[in-house]
Amino acid sequence: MNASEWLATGLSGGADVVVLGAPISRASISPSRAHTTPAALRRTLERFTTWDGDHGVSLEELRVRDLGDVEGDAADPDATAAHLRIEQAVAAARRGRAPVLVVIGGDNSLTAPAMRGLCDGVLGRDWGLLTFDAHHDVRPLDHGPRNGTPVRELIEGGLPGSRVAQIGLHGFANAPEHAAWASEHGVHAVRAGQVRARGMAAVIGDALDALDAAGMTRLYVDVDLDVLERSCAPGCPASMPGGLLPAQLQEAAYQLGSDRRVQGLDLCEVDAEADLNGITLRAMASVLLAFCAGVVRRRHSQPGSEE
Ligand SMILES: [Mn+2]
Repeated sequence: MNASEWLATGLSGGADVVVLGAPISRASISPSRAHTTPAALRRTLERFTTWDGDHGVSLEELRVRDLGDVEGDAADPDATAAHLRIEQAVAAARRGRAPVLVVIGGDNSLTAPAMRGLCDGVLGRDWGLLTFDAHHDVRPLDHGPRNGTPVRELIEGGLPGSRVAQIGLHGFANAPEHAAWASEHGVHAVRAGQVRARGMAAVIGDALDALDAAGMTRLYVDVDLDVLERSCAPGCPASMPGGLLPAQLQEAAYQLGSDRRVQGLDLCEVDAEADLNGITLRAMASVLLAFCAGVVRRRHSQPGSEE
């Protein structure tokens, strides 16, 4: 069985991981056809096995259900209606007691409605947000929700800034006022260079400690693939030289998949039609599979906690 067939196994009943496609691109600041990516990603998974030889786990132990795609924004003038559909679909999956929900984008504007849907609108209680992104994504909402605004939108919507951590910020990719806004709101920010210097496991450990100290008990993880080095992510409109490597992001995904506090993950900002030779799509697929391998590990370490 390849990983695409695994995702399509389509179980009825309980699932360990629920996958939802969010084919949107109208909120992208740079022109993007990211709405084509969920379907392209499912095809790309054909290239992968379900056996994670690095960690000795098989994804076939995991009960996965692909809910398919939410209706996207291709037929709409903007992303407003699609954002509402994403929020509602995630909330419905949540009520279906999915322990882990994965949203496949789509542009990064999906993160705000997806996280609101997962939290049932209660951002302030105990949720945290961890982003892997070249950018802070805290632009002001003067023109409504865009792919550069989701973190600000969530903080202004009630998520304490001290419960937000951002890993992989690039040089020459952010305006100083956006870095200052994040700092003023208590965001734990880690630059791509710090990941290179200290290693991914160490910076994730520090980020989780910071979020834990701020009262986080449940975590949503947003993976903007533009956090990757541009040569590894040519299909992301805003990827930059000096970014992370796929192996670092895979390591992060496995570590977070194995952490039972992580209840939601999104993968976004890939424009499948701008990709070169499948480089970005395969990186994206590998991160999804590494995360799912981590969820297998989670189940092994927490027997009886499948609920
Ligand atoms: Mn982003």
